[in-house]
Amino acid sequence: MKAEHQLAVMHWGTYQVTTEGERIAALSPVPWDKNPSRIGQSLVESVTGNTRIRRPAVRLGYLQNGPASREGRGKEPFVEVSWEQALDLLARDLRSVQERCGNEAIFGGSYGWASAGRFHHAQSQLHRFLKGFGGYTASTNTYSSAAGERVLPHILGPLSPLHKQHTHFSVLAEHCEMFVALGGLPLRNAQINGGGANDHMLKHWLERLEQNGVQFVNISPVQNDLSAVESARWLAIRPGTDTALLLALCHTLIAESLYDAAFINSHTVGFEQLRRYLFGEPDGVPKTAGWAAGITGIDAEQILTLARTMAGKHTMINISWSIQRARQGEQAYWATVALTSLLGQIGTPGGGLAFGYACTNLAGAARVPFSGPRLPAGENKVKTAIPVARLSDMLLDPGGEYEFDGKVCRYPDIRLVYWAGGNAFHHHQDINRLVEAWRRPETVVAHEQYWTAQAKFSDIVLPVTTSLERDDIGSGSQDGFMIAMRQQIPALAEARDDYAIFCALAKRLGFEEAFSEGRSAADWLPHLYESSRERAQEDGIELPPFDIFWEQGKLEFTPPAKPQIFLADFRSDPERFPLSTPSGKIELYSETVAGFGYRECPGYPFWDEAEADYQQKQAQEWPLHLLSSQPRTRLHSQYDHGSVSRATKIQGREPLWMHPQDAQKRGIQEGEVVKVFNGRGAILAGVHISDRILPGVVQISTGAWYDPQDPSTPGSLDKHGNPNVLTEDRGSSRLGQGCSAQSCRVEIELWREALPPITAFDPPAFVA
Ligand SMILES: Nc1nc2c(c(=O)[nH]1)N[C@H]1C(S)=C(S)[C@@H](COP(=O)(O)OP(=O)(O)OC[C@H]3O[C@@H](n4cnc5c(=O)[nH]c(N)nc54)[C@H](O)[C@@H]3O)O[C@H]1N2
Ligand SMILES: Nc1nc2c(c(=O)[nH]1)N[C@H]1C(S)=C(S)[C@@H](COP(=O)(O)OP(=O)(O)OC[C@H]3O[C@@H](n4cnc5c(=O)[nH]c(N)nc54)[C@H](O)[C@@H]3O)O[C@H]1N2
Ligand SMILES: [Mo]
Repeated sequence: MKAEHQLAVMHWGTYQVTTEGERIAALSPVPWDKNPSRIGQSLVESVTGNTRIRRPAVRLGYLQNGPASREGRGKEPFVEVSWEQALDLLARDLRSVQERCGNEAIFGGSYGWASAGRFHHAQSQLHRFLKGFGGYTASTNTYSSAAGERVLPHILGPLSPLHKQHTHFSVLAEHCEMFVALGGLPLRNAQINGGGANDHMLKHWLERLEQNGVQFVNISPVQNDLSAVESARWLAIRPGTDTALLLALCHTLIAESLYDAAFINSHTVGFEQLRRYLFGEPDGVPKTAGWAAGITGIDAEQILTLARTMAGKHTMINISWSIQRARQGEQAYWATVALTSLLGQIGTPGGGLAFGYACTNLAGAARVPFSGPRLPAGENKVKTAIPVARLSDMLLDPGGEYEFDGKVCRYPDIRLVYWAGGNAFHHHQDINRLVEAWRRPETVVAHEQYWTAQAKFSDIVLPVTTSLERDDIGSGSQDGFMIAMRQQIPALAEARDDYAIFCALAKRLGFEEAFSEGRSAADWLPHLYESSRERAQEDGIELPPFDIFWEQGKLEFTPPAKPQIFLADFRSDPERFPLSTPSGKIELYSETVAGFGYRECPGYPFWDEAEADYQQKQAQEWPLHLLSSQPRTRLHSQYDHGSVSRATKIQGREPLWMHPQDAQKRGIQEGEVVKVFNGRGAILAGVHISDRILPGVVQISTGAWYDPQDPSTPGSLDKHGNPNVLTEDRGSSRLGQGCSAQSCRVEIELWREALPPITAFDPPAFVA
């Protein structure tokens, strides 16, 4: 029997689902999506495929010897066990760690995207469960933009609310004349929106802006980052040097008196300190166009012309998140704030600044802020939280001291790691170091849908449902829709909802009632829906009764009538609408940050010569800069085993872009497999040769499942192409302690040996 036209929401889009018996037959785009994502197609075979986890499983050594066997993680076979046995074991180990070491010894950060759906959101469920159990060590900020998230509150305001206030594309279409995009505006990244993307609108708007005569400038090492706009000018910049370019643009505006002194006076503090630095007073180095040319690889003449053109036009400057996911990433954001302050167009309809148009489908969308129902969070009694990307540091150095955003902190002593809805063996830097760190805790638990590397490196693995196998409410961040996500197919094999697992555990641990509040999953949906009614009203939305919503299947919220202009209130009256910074104004110089005493963050946007020297030394040994960007064919590592992702692999390996000169030098041809390596590790990748990338730079997508040739040998070759085997595991700086994956150097050579088979998508070995 075929059932049609039920809706399924994923982070990459909403689809009409066709089922055939207990299988998904098709996922078709919804008619209201202007540019649907192909990623959804990957679910058709995957959800019932070989890579699914079918039954609870425990690593053999853990079952036999418990924590003493931790060296066996990732090497040993698994034993499939009953739910009763798995849950009894896990409840015992949770209790044991709590009694011996306290709740701080449980790491529940569990970073990751999980699946769309407001109730079955894996992290929210895990965090609620662990709070009920007495608390856990958490993590703060994101891999996406931690450096930005930490620097912006000091100088402009917190990033997340700012992101939702971005000027609508409809306004830019009327008023903008020049759109400068640092890191480009790749359509591939706007496929995604946290919680759901109902209408992919970036392509539509970029075409409109281009038709209206907006000049686009793509400042990126990769021309394709703005391939959606044919007329875009490409300024090929060396990765990691945007701060130098931005400082030189600032210098030029001041030197040529092209800056808006009135705006600087009324809306900013710290101009004098910035000016002195730009003109070389503290260090004897004026930050001129000539100076920046040597660093960025962009002609001095072009830099000067760019500064002058920007000052003469309504100019929007957008900086992508990738640029701060690097060493000293904070400074590029600060320099963008400085440059756009000098241009004086912040808060105007056609100009100003932006952090991440195109990073997701969110910024620039004219939609109501209401983001749907939320699971009540509760209080975490443990106050310890690490910067999210310091995971390995924490596991390797219990009790160790580190600095973070003006504070001195200590790493907790973690005994049990609990993950649901993320994949550290995809997302964390320097995986060989992570493997070592991962063998420190006594117990590692994963709730997963698929046999990812993270699942294979765990002790207790619990199989969970996909969003097609449970009822939920779909509602993306500022997406404008709420969708009834009805269960489409039965749960595969023994998979259970994360919620059901936590209920069963909470029962064993004596707090089932507090955790479930007496509600089944089916009871929670109308409850959460009703609890969000008041928030909806604040945004002018009158929600119909739950039953009507569920029956209708879809609510669409009317977009706000008034087009939004980023920081327009602050521009109109900075006294009445101050920023949340200490001065209430934009801080070109921050006394707070200067007060931290960090050499690398002196209190104004700063080009760090010491870091530049370090990178220079790396470059002598490892001549190529490796960029690991977001994948077009999946969300991070999700559905790398699906048809859409696998269709683009080269001889089964992740594609890597390389300039013809770099390929020729190494005797490499299109479509060949290469070894990419540095002092931290080595991966295989399939080469695509293109002159749309700067010589000396290579680019690979993140998310190819880690596939060590020999998991028992430390530092083993990854056969498949996970760039995090190569990236460096150091914080962006002491200010943000963010992920710095983009600061990575490698060498490449042709792979001449027989190609090892890909085993990443195979389940582990099982024994009875
Ligand atoms: N080198 C490099 N590394 C990077 C980046 C980079 O640019 N370069 N980017 C970073 C960024 S920005 C991010 S956000 C991270 C992303 O890192 P992650 O968010 O950890 O990556 P995902 O692959 O989305 O992992 C989500 C996991 O959750 C599982 N899952 C899905 N639904 C459910 C569910 O309902 N329940 C449970 N229990 N599990 C579920 C999926 O199967 C998948 O394994 O990566 C970071 N890493
Ligand atoms: N399809 C898809 N879309 C996604 C995701 C996904 O996994 N798949 N992940 C989502 C998530 S979680 C996030 S956080 C966002 C991330 O959004 P971003 O961080 O902006 O995405 P990236 O693809 O890492 O980088 C965008 C481009 O920046 C360029 N770039 C890199 N380094 C530099 C530099 O130093 N200078 C300049 N000027 N350019 C540079 C690269 O060429 C790259 O193509 O994407 C989201 N969108
Ligand atoms: Mo992200």
